[in-house]
Amino acid sequence: ATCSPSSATCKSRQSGHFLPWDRCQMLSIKGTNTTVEQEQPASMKEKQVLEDLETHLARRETEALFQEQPETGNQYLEDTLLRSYLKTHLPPKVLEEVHQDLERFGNRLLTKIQPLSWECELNPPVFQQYDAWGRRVDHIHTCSAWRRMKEISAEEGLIAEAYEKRYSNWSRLYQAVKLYLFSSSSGGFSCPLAMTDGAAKVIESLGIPGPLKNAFDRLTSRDPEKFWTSGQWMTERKGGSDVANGTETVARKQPDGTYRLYGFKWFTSAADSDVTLTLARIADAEGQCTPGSRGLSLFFLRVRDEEGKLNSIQVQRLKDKLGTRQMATAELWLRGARAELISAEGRGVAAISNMLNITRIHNVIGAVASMRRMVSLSRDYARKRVAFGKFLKDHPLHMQMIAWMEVQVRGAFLLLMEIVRLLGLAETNLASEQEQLLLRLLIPVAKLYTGKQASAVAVEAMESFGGQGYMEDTGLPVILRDTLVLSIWEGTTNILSLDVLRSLAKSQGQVMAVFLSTVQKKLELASGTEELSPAVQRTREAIGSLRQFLAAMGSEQALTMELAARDFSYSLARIYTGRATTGITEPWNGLGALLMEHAARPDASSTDVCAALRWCHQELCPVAVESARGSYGGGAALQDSALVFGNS
Ligand code: UCC
Repeated sequence: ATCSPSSATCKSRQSGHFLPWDRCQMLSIKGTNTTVEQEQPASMKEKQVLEDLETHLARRETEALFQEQPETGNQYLEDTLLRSYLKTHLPPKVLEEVHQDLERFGNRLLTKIQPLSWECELNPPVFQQYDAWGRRVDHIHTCSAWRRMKEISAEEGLIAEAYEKRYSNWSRLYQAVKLYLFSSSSGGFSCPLAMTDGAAKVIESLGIPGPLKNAFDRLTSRDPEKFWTSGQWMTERKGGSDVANGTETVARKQPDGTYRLYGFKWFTSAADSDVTLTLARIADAEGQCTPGSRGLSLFFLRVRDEEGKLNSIQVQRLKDKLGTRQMATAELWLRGARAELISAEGRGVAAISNMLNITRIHNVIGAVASMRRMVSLSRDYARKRVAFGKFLKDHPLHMQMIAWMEVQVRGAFLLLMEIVRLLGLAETNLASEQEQLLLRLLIPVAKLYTGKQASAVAVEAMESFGGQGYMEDTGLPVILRDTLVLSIWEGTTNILSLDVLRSLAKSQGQVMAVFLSTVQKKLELASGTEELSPAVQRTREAIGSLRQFLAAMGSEQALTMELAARDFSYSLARIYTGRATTGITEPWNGLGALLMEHAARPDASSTDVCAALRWCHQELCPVAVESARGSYGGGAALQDSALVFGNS
């Protein structure tokens, strides 16, 4: 068994794949030995073998590349789902302009922005508390790439687009698409952008009062010189989730009508931001404050003055986080920071919820972007990497996992598009009351569902690279770490599940009626599409189960609904994402389009149909299944406790 350069094994060797390369090398040595044995003495033979080995090792050492690197190209051009969505929904004139801009942006991301993103990861912010002479300076040093991201964000109108409303109700969706493309190449800058958007939204919803006009103009500016970013300081030591009881910061009114804030903020993301919104309790003349949610008011403040001096704020330290290390998260002492009251007294939580709903949508954007990036890389690697004599793409089990990820990202993407489409309508006064209710419900549903799925997809995708996925310098662990936070910040999965219940309670159940009638109506329309009939049938059954669950819950206690909140929210996410609509011949002015609707377009691909069918293979209504198992009764709660703490 000798190895000739023309053999199949050696061809593989030339293409640089590990296993055949190694095999070929060994065979080659053996072959040489056989020939040498007949002509040379034993010591010469050994020497020759050693020399051959060294030559081979040396050759291996000097090889520049052992494995093909997974890569992405122009993310916009490569994203067929995104492009088909835009083609289906945007008016032609808008599509034409948007397409050109997104193609250009996709190239800029690939060639200019992605390298900056890596620089941000390698140069995280550094906190300097004192200068060389012992003066307290509390300076947060950020790298030039991070500062460049801020300029790029302004140049690309990543916030401005939504507020200029050049494309009326489509502006919000267009902004979200740009943010989606930017997210995984932003070096963490998506975080301050989320809060900046949230702050602009709050100010806009207040009617842009005079004292906030300058701030609004800057937060929504396209001029890098003027552009400001905002923070969102909500978390204190006693409560990240329970803001109403955890907020201790006190606001004291000043003779000029402004306030001074005293307190300690435990997590402040993007602490290098220019301005922030924050909650505090206004003290009365006796220094007393109202406890709970009704005592909280919303304030706006500038973090530094024109000279860059902190506004009576001290930085205690930067947080040592698992991920999002590119971005400075700080602990801050407010020692009389000057601030403006911007909500009615005691309406702080309601006022900041405008911001929360925007940052939660950004969270969805981040989740979908992360999933898309991971799946793209995984797919590219499957085309390049050989194992067991064939490419990974030719291993059905491997492809099964990537296909599962693809279905997840497709569902999440369409859910995101649905939300920003509805938001665009609401912001241009084109949304019906029902659409507004649906939007209120879908934001927490999408945030909690995609945040969780993004982590699952990131972990699975990492595994698809084998050991390489675990290597820091591939950049893959960065994506995983930055994804894991998405189910925590902006409200954990449980808190968001309770927010889903809040939206039900606040609307006195109206929101559920809208949800169910929307799904039902669209299902009827879609049932004409033959290929989708199994998915339509499963969704119908799921809706039936959901209705039964809701009817049964009507007579149950609050505890039962609380225990069911997470599964209930998952059921809404799965049913809505898979729900069917046609809209084939209608103008696209009805309620949105998710997997089945997308698959029912006249020019839908077989991939679109397949994704819709696969989505509906999963349990669409887990809350009904668990309810039938008795998972939500008082007995189940006692069992949970016993399982966690043991039965004494
Ligand atoms: O994590 C943070 C920053 C990280 C960086 C951001 C980057 C994200 C994107 C990245 C992209 C890659 S800042 C911390 C985030 N913290 C939270 O999200 C807080 C989590 N906790 C909650 O959400 C709680 O549910 C609270 C704080 C809202 C609960 O407060 P209350 O006061 O106990 O709740 P109430 O009493 O039920 O609600 C008070 C009022 C009510 O209005 P009224 O009084 O008119 O009935 C509620 O209906 O607020 C209203 N409300 C809402 N309205 C409460 N939540 C909402 C909502 N989501 N939408 C509309």
